[in-house]
Amino acid sequence: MRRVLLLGGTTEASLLAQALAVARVDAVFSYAGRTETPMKQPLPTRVGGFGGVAGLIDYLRRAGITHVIDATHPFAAQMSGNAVRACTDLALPLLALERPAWQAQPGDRWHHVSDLARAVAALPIEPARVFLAIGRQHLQPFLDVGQHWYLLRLVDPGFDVPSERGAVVLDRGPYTLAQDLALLERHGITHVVAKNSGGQGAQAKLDAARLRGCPVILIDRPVIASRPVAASVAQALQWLGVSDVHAHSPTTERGV
Ligand code: 3Y8
Ligand code: NAP
Repeated sequence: MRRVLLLGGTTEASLLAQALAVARVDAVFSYAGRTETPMKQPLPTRVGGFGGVAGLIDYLRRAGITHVIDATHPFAAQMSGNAVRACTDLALPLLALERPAWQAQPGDRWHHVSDLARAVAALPIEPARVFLAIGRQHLQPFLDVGQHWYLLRLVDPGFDVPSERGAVVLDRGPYTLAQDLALLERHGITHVVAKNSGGQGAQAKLDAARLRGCPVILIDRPVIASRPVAASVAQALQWLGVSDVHAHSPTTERGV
């Protein structure tokens, strides 16, 4: 009997969860528990780490999981690596549902860097007003570069910055072009720092930066151990042998 573990936390994971619920597939949705009130999912949901590879293996066995779909974020390298190791050990089918990386378009002023440290080093010498759209986990190395002013976009409250150093805006996304254009305008942003997350949910800031002629320091994705990858919910359903006829296109296509 098929039982799916869906490692979530992205727009694509939420869309797949809806399709699985419509098709009445026996599935469990999993969050890391990073945010205070994660979006409700139409599937039974577990929240929190598994306890490394060993903990994940133990969970997969106890829960009788027959298929794992890793629909976490391209920067969730630790979780994805653990899923590859656990599924290899248990000879369980694993599929990654991963959106393609963003590609530069005419007018983009992107400066690609391979990691966060190089993103900090890529900041200009002269004082800048920097939109740090990389979440909450890696802010300090940027704030330590004292001559810049930072706009921080976070999901949950709790991280504050003195007004002379920056401002915090709370928003869990997905974001719209109008909203991100207004944000860059209102705060006189001169530079954007972002991860090459791909997907629709976070693209607006790059489109807004292009329209404003604003340079973007774009952090490349970490390398993840190889595993089969689907680029769409339809491909993931096909991999599961769930015919599309059951799973109508999800009711709320996230309008981003
Ligand atoms: C907890 C679940 C959905 C999923 C929505 C997507 C879109 C909005 C864009 C910016 C970039 C950032 C951040 C971001 C985006 C979607 C998607 C996406 C980026 C939620 C969610 C969880 C998380 C975790 C959170 C991280 C943070 C990263 C904010 C829910 C909303 C910056 C990544 O406070 C923290 O500790 C936040 C941590 C990991 C990166 C970081 O290092 O801080 N995501 N984001 C998931 C869990 O617990 O398992 O709360 O509902 C999901 C979404 N975040 O269904 O609509 O699909 O990409 N999330 C990045 O891309 O750079 C914001 O501001 O422009
Ligand atoms: P990570 O660094 O790859 O994972 C760190 C640890 O968090 C994992 O080893 C695992 O703990 C736990 N974990 C991560 N994702 C999990 C999940 N879906 N279910 C259960 N446990 C999970 O992960 P991250 O980058 O912090 O991402 C955490 C969550 O935020 C994921 O759901 C991801 O999809 C979402 N997200 C992340 C980003 C980002 O920029 N990183 C952006 C958008 C959404 P154990 O080792 O104890 O099992």
